[in-house]
Amino acid sequence: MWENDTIAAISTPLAAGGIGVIRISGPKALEVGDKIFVPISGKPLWQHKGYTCAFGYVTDGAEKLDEAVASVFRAPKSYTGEDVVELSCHGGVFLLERVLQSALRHGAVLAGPGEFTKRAFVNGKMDLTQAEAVMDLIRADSDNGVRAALAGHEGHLTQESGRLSRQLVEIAGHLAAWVDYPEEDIEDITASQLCSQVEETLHALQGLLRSYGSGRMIREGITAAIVGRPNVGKSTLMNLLARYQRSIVTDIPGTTRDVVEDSIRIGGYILRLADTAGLRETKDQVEAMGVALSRQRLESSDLVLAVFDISHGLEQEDFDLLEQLRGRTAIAVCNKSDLSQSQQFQQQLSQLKEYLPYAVVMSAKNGDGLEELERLIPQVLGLSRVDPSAAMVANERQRQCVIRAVTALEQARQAILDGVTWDAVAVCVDDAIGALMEMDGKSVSEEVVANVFARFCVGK
Ligand SMILES: Nc1nc2c(ncn2[C@@H]2O[C@H](COP(=O)(O)OP(=O)(O)O)[C@@H](O)[C@H]2O)c(=O)[nH]1
Ligand SMILES: [Mg+2]
Repeated sequence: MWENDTIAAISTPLAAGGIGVIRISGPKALEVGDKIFVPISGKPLWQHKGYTCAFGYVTDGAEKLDEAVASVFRAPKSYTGEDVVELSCHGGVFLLERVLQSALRHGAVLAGPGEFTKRAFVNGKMDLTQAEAVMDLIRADSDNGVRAALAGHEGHLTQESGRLSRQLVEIAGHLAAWVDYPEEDIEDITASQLCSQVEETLHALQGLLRSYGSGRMIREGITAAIVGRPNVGKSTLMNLLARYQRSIVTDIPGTTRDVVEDSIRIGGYILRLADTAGLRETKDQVEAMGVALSRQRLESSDLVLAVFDISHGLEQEDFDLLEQLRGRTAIAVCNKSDLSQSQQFQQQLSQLKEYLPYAVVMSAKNGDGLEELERLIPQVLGLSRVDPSAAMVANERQRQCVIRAVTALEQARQAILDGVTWDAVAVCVDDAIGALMEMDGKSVSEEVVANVFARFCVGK
């Protein structure tokens, strides 16, 4: 098995940098290190304690390659739980490749994607959800994204799933006792008490499932589509939010024909904005394709910013859009507040609010109302109430496990209510326990583990 191999990889990005790190992990890490690294002090790495460093040079056996610092970590106190040597060299791509080749020639094998973290998981340094959070940390691009990923890595989900598993194991214990010793009064728990215990765990799991949507938006960003009739100021709003001239603005209707995208940071979140072609019937073939794309974006976004021109008043196309937005998370952006309002608009505003409860009156041209809009965005999505460091389901794999646990517990509850024999209830509870153990990797197939780490980069 690979556990006996000593693996090596470049752990820093493949680009020129101040330093570049070659990580070597496994039973022969120190031996390989000593073959390719010559310490100035003359004290070989195998004589070093964990958490110590040595200065020296790296060689390919014949020739000096670079000056470097070698850091020594001793099993089990290392990232992987194995002996680890990290060589911090100068960060040249060609140079690092040569140092890596030297390590490979001297007894290491090339690490697979995520193999360091996989070993950390296999050696019990972290569970599977914590390992997955490593990837989320690397990818995080907002304050709250980092908070959520770090919470996952520190084991907030692990603790919650552990707590729920213990509750279920206790229930399973009662059930097993009843099944095995039916005539003895083991403990006076009634069916209704048992049912409420199952329900308690069930509710907690359903809460976890509900947190998935907000967790995804926190980690991956909120997708938002700017939609509306031509010329209402969508591209101007895009530019205001992006704080530079991202999208072309003209007074010619139908200027924006493609979807123009940009990611911006607001209040600790990432907003993935899409400025779209104005929604209208058109004979222009190119514009019509743009309109079709607008509609797709409108359907698939977390949030819709529906722009209206209040100097113009609402037209039939605006009402058609409002109709489409029923039940969607959307904000009405009542734009061009710097111009005088059309006569009908005051009265139309109350009509508009019947469709969309959230509205901001603003000017995309001079920025009035921007703060109000930025404040409203996390609020309408319910994100202001979400603690990014709470236990959250972080990906589809974890979500499927929780769904399985929820389904099993719903069946367990139904079985209790139906007065089915206890062993049938026990099967359902066991299934829920199994699903949670799969989520945190306590009991999981090789295939699932391989899938998880296939998403990683080499060197992590
Ligand atoms: N006075 C005023 N004009 C605006 C405002 N927002 C956009 N415009 C103008 O409206 C026209 C159309 O703007 P644009 O952003 O291209 O609209 P789009 O077709 O919805 O993308 C341009 O001439 C803009 O300068 C605003 O808040 N106030
Ligand atoms: Mg436009």
